[in-house]
Amino acid sequence: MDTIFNSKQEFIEEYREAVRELSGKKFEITSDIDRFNALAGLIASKARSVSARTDDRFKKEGKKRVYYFSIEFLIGRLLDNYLINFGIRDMVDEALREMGCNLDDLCRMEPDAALGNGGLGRLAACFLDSMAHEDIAGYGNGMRYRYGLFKQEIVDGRQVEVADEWLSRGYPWEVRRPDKAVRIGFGGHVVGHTEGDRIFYSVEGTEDVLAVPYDIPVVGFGGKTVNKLRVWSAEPIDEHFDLEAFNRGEYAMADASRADAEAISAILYPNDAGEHGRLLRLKQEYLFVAAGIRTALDVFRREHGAKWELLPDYVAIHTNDTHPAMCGPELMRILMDEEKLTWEEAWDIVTKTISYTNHTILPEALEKWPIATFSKLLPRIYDIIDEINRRWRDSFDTSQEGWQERLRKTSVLWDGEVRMANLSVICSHSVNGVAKIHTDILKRSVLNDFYALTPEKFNNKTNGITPRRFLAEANPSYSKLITEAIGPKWMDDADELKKLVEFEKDPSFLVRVGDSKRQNKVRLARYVRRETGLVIDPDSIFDVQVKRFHAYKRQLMNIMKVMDLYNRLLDDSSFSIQPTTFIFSGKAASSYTFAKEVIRLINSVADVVNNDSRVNDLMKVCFIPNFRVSNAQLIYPAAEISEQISTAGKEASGTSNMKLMMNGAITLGTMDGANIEIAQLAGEENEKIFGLTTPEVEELRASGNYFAWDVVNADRDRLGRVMSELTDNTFAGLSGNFDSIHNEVMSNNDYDLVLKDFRSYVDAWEELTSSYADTRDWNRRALHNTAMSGWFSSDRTIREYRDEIWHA
Ligand code: OX2
Repeated sequence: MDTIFNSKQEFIEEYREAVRELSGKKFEITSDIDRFNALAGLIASKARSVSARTDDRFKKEGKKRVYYFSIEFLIGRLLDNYLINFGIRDMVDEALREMGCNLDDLCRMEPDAALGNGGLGRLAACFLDSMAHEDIAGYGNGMRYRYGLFKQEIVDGRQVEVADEWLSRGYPWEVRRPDKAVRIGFGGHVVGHTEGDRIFYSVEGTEDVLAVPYDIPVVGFGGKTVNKLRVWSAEPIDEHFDLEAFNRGEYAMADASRADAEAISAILYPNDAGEHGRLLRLKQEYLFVAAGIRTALDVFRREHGAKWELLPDYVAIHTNDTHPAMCGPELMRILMDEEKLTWEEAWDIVTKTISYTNHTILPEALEKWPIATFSKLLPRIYDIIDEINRRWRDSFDTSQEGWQERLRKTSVLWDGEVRMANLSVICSHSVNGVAKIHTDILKRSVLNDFYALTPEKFNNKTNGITPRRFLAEANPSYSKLITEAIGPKWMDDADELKKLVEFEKDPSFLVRVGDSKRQNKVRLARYVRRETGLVIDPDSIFDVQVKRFHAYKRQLMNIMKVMDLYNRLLDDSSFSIQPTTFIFSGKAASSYTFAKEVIRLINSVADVVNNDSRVNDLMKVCFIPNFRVSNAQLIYPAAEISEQISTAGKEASGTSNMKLMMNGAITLGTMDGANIEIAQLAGEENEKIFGLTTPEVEELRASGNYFAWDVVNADRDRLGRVMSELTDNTFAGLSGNFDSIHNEVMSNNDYDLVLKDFRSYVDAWEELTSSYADTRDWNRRALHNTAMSGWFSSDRTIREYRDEIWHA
């Protein structure tokens, strides 16, 4: 472990100086925010020197550079994480205590950078951590949104969205690099110039903005490698400030061009796997793509000259979902229009350089843009896409049966739209899904026509999570216990966790596993009380579903289970359950009415149940507002049941399932996404699997013989009653009934199979929770889950990307 301070004393001196420089005051009278800013600033500057050394080393080694393009990086707070990764957390903790302040308090001062929605953005952040850990020259390329994902408040049970002003107190990790700014053109028209026997194109009459990069260091565990995350901000080209307008008192007008340009990086679109189509979003996509490609090519040219045919040997461009799909056409544009390569030369380079990860099969999440909008905003990029499409069409063997149908499905331009997923596949040498079943579904159905043509492109990379953040940092008591048992190597190599299997036979160790869980439950209960006023019992089971709200994730089925248990407890004096706290947390896209109604339903059920003394010893319902990386780190360690209950075939992978498993929660889940691999690794006897499988879902749909009303009528007493309670005022006290949920489920014939899976789900829950009484075996299963979770380290995932896709 390389170290950035030689001693505690050295740290204290440098830190005192940093605080004084920043605040102009003596340490003793500074505020926590000053102290945080100075500490993060100090660590950031150390990180930047290591980063410069890392870069020199990579240059010397002639390393291939990997650019990870993602419109989201959900990085969360960095201070604690970087202290751990530099190996100085305990030293700093001690030093601060000597100085009369507290590290945890300072860590809480850091804004929780929410430049992402959910799984996709957090995956990108875990990958940054793992690329640095694996000593890969890997760089994030994304957007610097002025407002991150909205802050969620709950009013009368409803989600209310509030702007996330995460930059308002400064952000000590970033460095603005105006010298690396890139001019980005929108609109205009394409002009051809003849040179000899060739025509070159340029775009004239564009409206330009400046993409200005901000660099954030990415500290790898061990402190040897520090990479960079580069995020782009949009700004006006010159100061187009209209002094005359200002003097007339038209202040907004005077600064209009600034506002227009800055709008591009103003907000993160709050959609997770869903609705899109806004012009501003298309501008965001092009801006971070064009600017990022410029960075990659500048670095390459500096190191290797303009030998573009070598680009695939030294540069890998990875596109995280379809948002960076314009990497292909943009790289073509530069290689042809600026570097004067022929189409064939450029195309060969592009397709050897770019790779693509698909994250969802939901049709509504596959990006499409109207051709009219697209070609007007990006005329040259559109022309190149048109040519890619023409050549794709020409490559079809029209003597083969079914070629028209295959063309229809794989075409980039179709029905007046640009289909970004097809563009991504065609421009890439590798296409991967994010869990085994997801990749199989891509091959078998969603991208089947591509698979038939180029099976060698397709591969699986099951997602992963970083054990540094989600175990070492989030769960100190458990980490300490683990380290005592098997030593500290698991942070470097999560496979080491397997050694915990030995301890499953040690009763006193299992007691300590339980003690640590209880500590984490107490910690979460305190947080919940502070945030919501609700008192929850750390001796009850903590049953946790935390993730974005989406119909297919079926939070509705979970709360219907709670309603059913509540009904039965009131009706049947012989019925009882293990005392349980049902914990929910997550946001819904602001325009997603159904998902927001489910949030309101959960809060409304909570309002009734939590105020009913007849059941309060046995159940509480807890909705934790404003789910984000920082409170997620309190929730995962406290969880005992991990609810992973999506309709089979719908969740590409899921990653909260892995975080919860690593923290010793038992999965109650369907055979969907990575749950399948979790069950295989940990053994089905250590999880609880229920519900229809993917083939069963497909069969049921294909049969045309499924009628939601029949299911409800066959189970009038329980399911029927729960459905009625959506509209009969039982839970209307807070802010009304839930007719729209009822109608949505019934009029779509139970599209997400909530009714179909309801009984097997409640039965599975009862079986699982009845085994809780055997504390020792429960703790053994918890420990077994942790022991087998090492494979889900994002280090493993990243090594697979490195070896099989990037060849870096
Ligand atoms: C999510 C998927 O829904 C989730 O299953 C997966 O674990 C995660 O990506 C990371 O791969 N937006 N978010 C996702 O897909 C899209 C599109």
